[in-house]
Amino acid sequence: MTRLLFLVILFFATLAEAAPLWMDFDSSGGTRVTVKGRVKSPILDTAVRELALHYDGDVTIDLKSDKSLGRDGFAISETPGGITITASKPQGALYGAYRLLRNVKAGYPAASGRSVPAYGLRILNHWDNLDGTVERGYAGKSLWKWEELPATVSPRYEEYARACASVGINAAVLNNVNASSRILSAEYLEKVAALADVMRPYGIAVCLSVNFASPVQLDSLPTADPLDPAVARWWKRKADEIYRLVPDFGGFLVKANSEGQPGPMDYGRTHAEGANMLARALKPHGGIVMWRAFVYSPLDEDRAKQAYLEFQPLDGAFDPNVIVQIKNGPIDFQPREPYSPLFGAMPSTPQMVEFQITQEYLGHANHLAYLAPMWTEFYDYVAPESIVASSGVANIGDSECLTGNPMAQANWFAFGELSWDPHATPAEIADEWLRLSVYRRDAAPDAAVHDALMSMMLDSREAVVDYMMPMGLHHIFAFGHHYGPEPWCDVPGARADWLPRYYHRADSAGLGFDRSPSGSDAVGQYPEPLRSRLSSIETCPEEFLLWFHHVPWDYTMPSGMTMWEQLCASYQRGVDKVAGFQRVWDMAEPVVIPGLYADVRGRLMTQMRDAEWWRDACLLYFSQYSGRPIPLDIPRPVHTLDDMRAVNLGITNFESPAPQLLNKAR
Ligand code: BDP
Repeated sequence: MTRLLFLVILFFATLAEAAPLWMDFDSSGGTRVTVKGRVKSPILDTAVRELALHYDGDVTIDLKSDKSLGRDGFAISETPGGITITASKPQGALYGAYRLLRNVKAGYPAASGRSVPAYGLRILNHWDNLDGTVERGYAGKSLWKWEELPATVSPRYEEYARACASVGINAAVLNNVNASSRILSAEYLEKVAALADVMRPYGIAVCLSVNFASPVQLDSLPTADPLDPAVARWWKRKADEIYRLVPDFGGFLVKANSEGQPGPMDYGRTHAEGANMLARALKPHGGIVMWRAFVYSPLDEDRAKQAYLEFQPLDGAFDPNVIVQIKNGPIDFQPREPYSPLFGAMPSTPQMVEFQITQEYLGHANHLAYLAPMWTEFYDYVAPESIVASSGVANIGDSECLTGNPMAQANWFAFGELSWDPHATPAEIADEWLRLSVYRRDAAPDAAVHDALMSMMLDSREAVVDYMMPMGLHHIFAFGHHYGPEPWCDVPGARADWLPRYYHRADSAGLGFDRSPSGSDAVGQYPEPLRSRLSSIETCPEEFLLWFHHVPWDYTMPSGMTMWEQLCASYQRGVDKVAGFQRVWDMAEPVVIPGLYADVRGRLMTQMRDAEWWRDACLLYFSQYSGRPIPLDIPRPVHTLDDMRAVNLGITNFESPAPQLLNKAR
């Protein structure tokens, strides 16, 4: 008995170590959980267990049919006998249970009423490779230990599933969109099934990225032509095999004819023909195809126009169980992009948004960038009701805190929250995340500290925009890893639209990409009245100015500054903001969990150095074209352009080049 108790404690201790900060709920002092309308369900069992372990008091889970709550909705009310969680289905009860535990831990009223998610599918996309590396991952290696599966099932899988469920995430694509066909081999499907078994009690459906050429690569079929009956049969049999192992399998995510991946166009077929063939294999089992619109074949000289040109004409051609997955912006997860004009342009096609939670273009795991403001900005333009699902490229790996930078847990959390309620505000989400995650149990923050941390979070993404790419600049990153600045970058033989010059177009006349009607006319893909607003340099929102216009250096901005002066001021503002974050963090030290404080303090130092590096690189580089000096109210550069050009940016995922740069500069 004692031994059993010990093992139980050990088990939960292991879980606690891997848990994201927001999941560190108190242990219950005494709970009575009553279930009315009990159905046999592992998901319901999870809800009951979580409440029993972590809630103090009496809870009734009232399962009764209520159409308005749907599968996932719930209501939490105060009743004479304690708290009642009402739900139609076990999923709703589980989400209600987590909502209740979060309410208590955050110090919010327990009975928070009704809540029904906007989207039925709230899905993380892991870009994890089968060799344990993670494409654009900055949180260690893959969480999935493919080599150990299915025999060994790490306790961290359950901790992951639990964290996802606690913020309403209900599906996960396990592997990279640049997919190895091996994931569909019998050997790997067993491993997938083992992961699915862990995720099932948390209501998480497992999905896979598939390589369109799998029939050729795995089973030596002569072709992967989607109209070839043998190919369709292969996929049908493969789907049957998957569902035998994973009856609640979610579906396929497909990157086809994009960045060298195979696809239907290799056989003269369309995206729709390829997607529909897969969709028909999955349909009898209730599965879906998420077909990516991240394509940029040179149908037009402007990369920003290409996905629209390739996909918009296919509106209405996809089967009903296909969802077209579109990145939030038309290029590629930049610190700021206008929304992709494909949204709203395919009224007869279900669409889902793809956000990037991992910070490929926002300082990897080194920079603090709370991304909820970026995602709600998307919803300012695209009505949440006009899309059917929300997906995000995960920032999760096997690092101790799961996200590399512990503050980046807030982005995983926020993604879940906004997938549930896209009308939630970044401030509401940050408020809860901070209260759940950051403070020591024995030292509640006073309002001033909490407010300062709130402002830091809310301003952090804008700070990154300011010191990297203000005013609509984009893609002036170093080649390949996308970490530091390299506006001068030139790689012989590289596609023009992989190089910064293609995007910034600096010359003696000005800066920015002319996408107005007299330029590439990318504005023409947006609906009126936005199109006209973007078309004119006078009415284009300042944050998108250099995205849509080639602006003269001396152009007078609404602030009264010239474009050049404002550019310089923006870079400096970004640097100043990071300096401010460092001060706020130090001020908060007495109330912040000590290990967290020290970790983030170190990262903010790196971020500060990187911010200066970005400012110096971009201002010194662009001043060669503007022919104007950096205004005197801006601190003088601390690096020289030559030093920065000489830095070898072939960095690994985890190091910032800043120290290398500093050594060089000394
Ligand atoms: C880009 C990444 C690349 C991905 C690609 C994609 O740089 O690693 O494979 O997107 O989304 O952002 O397919």
